[in-house]
Amino acid sequence: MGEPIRILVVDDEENFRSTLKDFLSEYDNEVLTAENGVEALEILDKFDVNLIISDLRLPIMDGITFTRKVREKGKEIPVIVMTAYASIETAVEAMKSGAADYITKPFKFEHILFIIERVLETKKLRELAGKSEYYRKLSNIDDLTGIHNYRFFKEMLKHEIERHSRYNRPLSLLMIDIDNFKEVNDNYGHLVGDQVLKQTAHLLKKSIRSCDIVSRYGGEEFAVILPEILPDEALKVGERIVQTIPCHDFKVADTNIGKEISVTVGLASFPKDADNAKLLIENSDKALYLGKQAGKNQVFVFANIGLQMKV
Ligand code: GH3
Ligand code: MG
Ligand code: MG
Repeated sequence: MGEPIRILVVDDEENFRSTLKDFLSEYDNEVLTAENGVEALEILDKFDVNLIISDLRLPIMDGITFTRKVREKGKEIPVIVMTAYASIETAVEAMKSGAADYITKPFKFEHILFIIERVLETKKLRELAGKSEYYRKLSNIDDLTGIHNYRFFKEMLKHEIERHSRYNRPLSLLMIDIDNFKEVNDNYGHLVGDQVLKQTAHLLKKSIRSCDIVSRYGGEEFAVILPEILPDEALKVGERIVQTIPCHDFKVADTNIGKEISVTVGLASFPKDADNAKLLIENSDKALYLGKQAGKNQVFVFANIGLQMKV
């Protein structure tokens, strides 16, 4: 067996309990015992246990109910159930209620060692898989604001453009840049600036639909992908954002920023203004730039650039 662990044995037969305890203890495991599910649940409240071996036929509370209650407690402790009937139905039912594995009685004690090892190994593998998924997700998230980062944005935009292209659907991109953000940093300090970025990200998230994807593009710039939307509707979303931000009372400890934050938004639409991701970013960026030049705190639409030039 691997490293010594703490095992809880639940069985109403005194003799069986103590023999199994002696056997498992020989391998340096710490073994706790309970004669029914209620007593076992009390032990779980007091001790950290690595593994449970429980009979299915128990007084007061049957093994399946007990297993379910362990799960309901939110404890990730593997439960191996022992069943006297070699019926596959009972075993299946036990597995459905959350048991990690089962063994039919009577069994050779050496056999349970093998099952314990397999169950613990599976648990470890599952934890590792969960962790790598967690880290993968982390690397798609911007540390400061908690929204998606540039890397994720780029991946998603490419993916969405492909999808929209396939189904011939419209999509828009908003590039959003905080106005005069340098002044916020200069006047209140970088840490306050960070808080403003965080609150802005939160406000953006609140202003969009759940299918829209908001990311931090970099610095004080954000990008919002609006799938399945016509340019006119996308303009409305942009306008709502431009109106929302200056209405928000930015509260950062010991400062008096209040309602002095505004943003400029550049809008470009697929397929009208660009037929690929790179060009869509470039064109929404151009629109943003012209919005800044035109006085900030507004949405500027890429498609209108030509019209503005002619005026
Ligand atoms: P404009 O209205 O033209 O956008 O002016 P601006 O001052 O917002 O733009 P500029 O590009 O001159 O300045 C952006 C500033 O954003 C400079 C940089 O120090 C600051 N900044 C970028 N990333 C962060 C960050 O993570 N935290 C803080 N506090 N500031 C940041
Ligand atoms: Mg700016
Ligand atoms: Mg900027």
